[in-house]
Amino acid sequence: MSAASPAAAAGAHPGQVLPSAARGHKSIQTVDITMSTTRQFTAPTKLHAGWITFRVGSADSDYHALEVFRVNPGHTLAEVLHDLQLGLSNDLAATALGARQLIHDGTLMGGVVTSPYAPQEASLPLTRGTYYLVDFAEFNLPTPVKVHTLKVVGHMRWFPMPRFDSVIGMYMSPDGMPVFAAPTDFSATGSFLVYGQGDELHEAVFRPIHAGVTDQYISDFYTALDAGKPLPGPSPWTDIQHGFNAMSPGQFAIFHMNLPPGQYALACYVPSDETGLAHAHMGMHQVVTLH
Ligand SMILES: [Cu+2]
Repeated sequence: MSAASPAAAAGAHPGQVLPSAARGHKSIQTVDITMSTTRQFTAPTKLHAGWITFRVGSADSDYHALEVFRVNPGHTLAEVLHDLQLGLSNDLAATALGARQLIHDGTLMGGVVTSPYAPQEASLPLTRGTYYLVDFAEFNLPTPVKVHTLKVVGHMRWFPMPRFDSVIGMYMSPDGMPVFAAPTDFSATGSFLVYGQGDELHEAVFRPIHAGVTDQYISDFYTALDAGKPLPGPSPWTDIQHGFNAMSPGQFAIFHMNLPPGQYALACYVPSDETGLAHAHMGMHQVVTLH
């Protein structure tokens, strides 16, 4: 290791996460957003390229999901919004079509599925360009979706980078099933780096479960539900999900959670681009403990 490397200068081993004191005193740009059903959120229109932290809370216990995305070259904002509308609908053929088209039309950078318990933070590396912010809860309603435009300008600043405690991978297994590579224990106020690989979008949300619920039970429950067969028992869930919103493959972000300690399933409700079923219904769930 060269003595000139930042890690050496800070007295750290390669690969070690630097303590905050070693990261200098430049702060990360932070955007505070409060979402609610009765009032559309506000957001800045211009920021400098770099790590940008979206600290997102909720004024109510309804489902809200901030998403930051861009439009791919040769495609349009209208195409991406239409894909999201399809993907967030209740029709399996439509959700599959939306997922298939979205992968080409736009790039989802990630965001926050809110919790009324506390704000949570998605830190996204945003290079120069035009981005759009929406609330997934506003799709497929009689009123049009409010789209916020964010111009990101200047040279990319990769430093400082937010710290993280663990890593969550989201990918397709060799047999084509959506899966997580993730720990089974997290701090309820911890941070993780999340990345997506493969040819589908994913999300990393935490959904609280009843005591004793296992991954096998969740799988059995969804299999019966989707087949229209008698359910094996009560719903595994005690609430809706909260956490890191959908992200395109090839992207990465750092998420800082803040949820009540307890038993959850890490899950992904992005629809399959083949069946239209949410990935969680195809096995993309993992029981975890938040300490
Ligand atoms: Cu997924």
